[in-house]
Amino acid sequence: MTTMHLDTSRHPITSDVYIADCRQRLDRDGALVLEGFAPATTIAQIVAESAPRETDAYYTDKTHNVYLTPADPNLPEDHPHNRQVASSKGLIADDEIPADSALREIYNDPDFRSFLCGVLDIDGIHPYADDLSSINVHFAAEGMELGWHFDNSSFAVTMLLQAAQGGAGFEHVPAVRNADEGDMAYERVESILDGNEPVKVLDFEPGDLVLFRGRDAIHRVTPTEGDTTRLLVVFAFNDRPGVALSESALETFYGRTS
Ligand SMILES: O=C(O)CCC(=O)C(=O)O
Ligand SMILES: [Fe+2]
Repeated sequence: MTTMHLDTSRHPITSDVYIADCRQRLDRDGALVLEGFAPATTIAQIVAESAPRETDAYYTDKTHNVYLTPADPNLPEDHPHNRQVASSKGLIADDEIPADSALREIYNDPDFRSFLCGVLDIDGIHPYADDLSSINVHFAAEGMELGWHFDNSSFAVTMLLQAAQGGAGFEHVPAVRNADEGDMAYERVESILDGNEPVKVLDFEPGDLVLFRGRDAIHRVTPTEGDTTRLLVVFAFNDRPGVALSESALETFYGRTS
């Protein structure tokens, strides 16, 4: 039985036909939006428990490159490897999500996980082995943004919890590179950072599930406008068990390692 926190009449996640259809849409568009995946009552409950944590969130004012890796001193500062972008949004980590949260019920739901395996065409789906990375809630108050980047994990599963009044647009360019082949796509990255390439804007509302291949698709979220903070949950998984972020990556993303 699937958790009551997912609308299975709208999204029959155990149906092979539905799974195949979602996989096709993801492969065709590089991203998939499933509208109303979680019911409004569930979203209201999650917002009520998350919104008061906004001031506890971890914010960093450090800049980063699009690969989320350290700068390479052997390359010029304006090389696409070294160009810096800003991410000012805050987050709370997995160990700050209550044990009885609907977010955990969704994350741990076996039917949800098999659905993701089918749609993403992977054999297994596993939580992070560290205490911080699996479920994260992001906060972007007015003026805060998430700069252009490629994700560390091969795919991303997110759900908007609370929309901003304006701004906060999710922009992406699918399949810019093949990270498994070590492709850095410097030329395209440069032209995207310079604003010389069209980008796709993905529209989604609170309760919609969003899937995209974030390791190969460059993406960003533009600054929030207006005084409603954008709230979003990231459900992070791996296709192998036992994967943990390195201590230095944990320090970068969470400002702590446990
Ligand atoms: O906020 C979003 O919509 C995307 C989040 C994201 O790209 C990330 O957490 O890496
Ligand atoms: Fe991302």
